[in-house]
Amino acid sequence: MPINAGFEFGKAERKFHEAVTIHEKMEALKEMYRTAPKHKSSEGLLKEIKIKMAKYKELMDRERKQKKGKVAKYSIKKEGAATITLVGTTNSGKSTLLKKLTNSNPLISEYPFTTQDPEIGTMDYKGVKLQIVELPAIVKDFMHSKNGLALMSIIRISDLIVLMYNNEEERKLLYKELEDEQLNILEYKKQNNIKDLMWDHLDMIKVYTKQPGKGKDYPPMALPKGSTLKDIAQKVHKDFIKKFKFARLWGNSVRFQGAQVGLSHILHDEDIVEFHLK
Ligand SMILES: Nc1nc2c(ncn2[C@@H]2O[C@H](COP(=O)(O)OP(=O)(O)OP(=O)(O)O)[C@@H](O)[C@H]2O)c(=O)[nH]1
Ligand SMILES: [Mg+2]
Repeated sequence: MPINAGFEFGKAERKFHEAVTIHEKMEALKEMYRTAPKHKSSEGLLKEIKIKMAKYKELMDRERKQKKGKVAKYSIKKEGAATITLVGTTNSGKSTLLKKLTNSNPLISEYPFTTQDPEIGTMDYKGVKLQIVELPAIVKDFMHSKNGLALMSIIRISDLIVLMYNNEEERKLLYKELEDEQLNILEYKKQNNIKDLMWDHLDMIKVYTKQPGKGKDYPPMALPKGSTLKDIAQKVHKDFIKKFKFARLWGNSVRFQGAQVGLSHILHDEDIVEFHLK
């Protein structure tokens, strides 16, 4: 297979997998449909895309209705490369931070308990899409409050918790409320490099693909630290492992820039990979 065949499609497919909102998923599906190979043997694939498009159309309709009906958003769907949840006491600046970091526009006020339902936004970190969630303020014994269990389940599925409070007493309360959970916690101290700190605490790497003779593709792909070339190959395209010949690599994980590496090679943050296929 020539290196370029299916590249555009692979890119669209990747966009679909990394899309955060239902709307973004739909856009990526349209792109997949447009770039998919159009011959006899790809009929199944085209049909599959159409079925997915119908499904996302339905989800878009449902989302629209829900917004109208103001159904409480007490369960969230994980989207993006990771989910980071702002957990804190009231008036600790959660909504202010969410607004600063993402595209969302939560209500911010000096009154306590302004945020009543989880608020969700998407943050861009050097091309990687991260989901940021603000939870309503945590109070003593919140687990036993009306939506306590639902809130706790959002906390549990989060890849990182950013803890926000106004004083030591509130900090203690938060740790007491969360003491039974195994969580990855970052304490917020009005750092101006909060985005970098969040990324560092996620233990992930960003890896770029490239084509021969061209610069690196944007955006990068996000993977857990310790991921191998095989992991990224699988993410780029499901056929890449089967068709893999070798890859060239630029970055910290190789001594010689442009060195040939195999599928078991462990990737580092900011590595650039050029796949060569059979
Ligand atoms: N001085 C100062 N005020 C801030 C800062 N961040 C937020 N505020 C103010 O603190 C108040 C509460 O901010 P929010 O972002 O609504 O706090 P929250 O944690 O979302 O609070 P609830 O959703 O009501 O529980 C608002 O009046 C903000 O303008 C900050 O860094 N410094
Ligand atoms: Mg708030």
